[in-house]
Amino acid sequence: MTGAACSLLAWLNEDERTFEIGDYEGALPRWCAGCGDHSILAAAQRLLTAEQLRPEQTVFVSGIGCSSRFPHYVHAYGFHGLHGRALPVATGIKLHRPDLHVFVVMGDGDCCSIGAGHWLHAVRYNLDMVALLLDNSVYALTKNQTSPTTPRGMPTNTQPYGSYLPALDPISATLGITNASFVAQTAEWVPAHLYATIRAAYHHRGFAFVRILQRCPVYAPELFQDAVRDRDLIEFLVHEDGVRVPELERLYTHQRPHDPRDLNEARRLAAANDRIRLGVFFRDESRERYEEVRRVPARSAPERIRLLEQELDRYAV
Ligand SMILES: Cc1ncc(C[n+]2csc(CCOP(=O)(O)OP(=O)(O)O)c2C)c(N)n1
Ligand code: SF4
Repeated sequence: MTGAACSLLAWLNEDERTFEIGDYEGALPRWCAGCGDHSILAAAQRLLTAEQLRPEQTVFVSGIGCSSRFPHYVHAYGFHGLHGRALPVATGIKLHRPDLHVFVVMGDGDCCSIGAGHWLHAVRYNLDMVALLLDNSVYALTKNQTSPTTPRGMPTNTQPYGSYLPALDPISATLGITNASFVAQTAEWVPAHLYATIRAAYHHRGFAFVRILQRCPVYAPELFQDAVRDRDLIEFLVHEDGVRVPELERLYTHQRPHDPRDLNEARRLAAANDRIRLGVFFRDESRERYEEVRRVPARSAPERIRLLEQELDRYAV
């Protein structure tokens, strides 16, 4: 047997395949140099490699935005859809293909503005998937408009005298949604923590919401720079059931033990704005998942078609 035939056979026998990080590389990223999205892509590809997720069993779903170009850059299935609509698309995929590993990538405009209604319900449905909010606090693809997470006073093209309103806090907001089961925050400039958080989210059974603080050097060059330069501005929430990165404990002074089952404390910590907190705020795997509680009678395909036609006939005029 030739070498090519051997490798084809190995490929067909799925269990024999092993994947290197290059196997998850898609198109060459078109993000700007210095964009935080590069680091997030690297962390995601590292996770896929570590978990040996088969590309054909993995799907990245996004909306529209710089961040939403993500699926093009991962060699797996991808759906680059409509602005704000990543979550309903991902919900449909997960309900009909529960065997797939579903990752959702959204910008802050995508998730917290036009897609906010979907965000709320996706958290409540608690389907087993990972939702990444790449939060650069501006609408970047459309060249610098105020988003819900823009800090008060930060000028943009739409509010050149500075954003008028206090910024929406995605962590506090998610912690307030009924049936939330995993809520975490990380930052793309701390790659070890970013990776550990995405990994914890992947291993969570339920809807894992991760807000990633993301630098956009083009439209928000100063945002997060203080925290990048001054480690004292950051506090890690550490716990065995959350995220713990021992090598960071030597570099960052502020390490706060926090039991992610304590929702009241999670809300208190999220609301306090003395430091930027990174870690798992809340995690509860006992929360109900929609795929477990919904009841769908088992029916054959012809039977389903017959029922559908019967239903449509009701509207015949
Ligand atoms: C329904 C709809 N409304 C508006 C737009 C225009 N639009 C495209 S991307 C975008 C905002 C992108 O910002 P964000 O979601 O924060 O992602 P980023 O580019 O910052 O990664 C907007 C308003 C659109 N494509 N579709
Ligand atoms: S405009 Fe900002 S968010 Fe978009 S690719 Fe460039 S650096 Fe990244």
